[in-house]
Amino acid sequence: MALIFVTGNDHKFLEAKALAFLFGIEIVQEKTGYTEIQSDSLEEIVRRGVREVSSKLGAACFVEDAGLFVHRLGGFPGPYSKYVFLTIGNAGILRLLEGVNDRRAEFRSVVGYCEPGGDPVLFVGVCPGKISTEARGDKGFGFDPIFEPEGGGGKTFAEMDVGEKNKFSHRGRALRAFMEWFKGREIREI
Ligand code: ITT
Repeated sequence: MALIFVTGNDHKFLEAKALAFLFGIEIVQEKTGYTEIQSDSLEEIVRRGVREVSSKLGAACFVEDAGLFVHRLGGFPGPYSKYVFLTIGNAGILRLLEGVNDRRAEFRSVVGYCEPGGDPVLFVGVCPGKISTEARGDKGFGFDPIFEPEGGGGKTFAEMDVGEKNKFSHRGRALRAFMEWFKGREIREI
């Protein structure tokens, strides 16, 4: 039976689908929304959201929430990444870091899986890197054109295809941990 990924973001779904394929897991996208509470903690947002949506759907499902944390900006925009992307965007982040040498940043991803009435299980993935000095590339979404992951040879996420981004990315890391756990559980239940 296919596993449900609740997300309104088609790019995220494609990234997850590419990874799930490698694990032999079939996933389907469900765009039903869920309450994203105001919180400084991605974990808290995911825990509440996945519990609510699995009950609403009456089915096991997973959600994922991510954010960009810029060191020099005290972790901003973090859990507020969506709002910041929609308001000041990549150009705004580049402006905030104009003339700044310390460009370290990290993406964090939290995946949460829940069965109706059950307790959520969370998986975290972190991708260290830095903010580029200019936007580059046209693939991906969000902050991809201004983020260079560590070990990525200086390319931004937006210069990588989905498979390459998954190798380094916060989401790839969190989803691999989740899918390994999920596969192991399936095997234990046989
Ligand atoms: P959901 O429906 O799954 O919540 P979303 O688009 O709202 O999808 P998030 O809340 O997880 O996504 O992410 C917040 C913002 O952070 C998102 O709008 C992007 O601007 C940015 N972001 C998250 N993951 C990213 C990634 O892999 N690459 C670039 N930007 C990313």
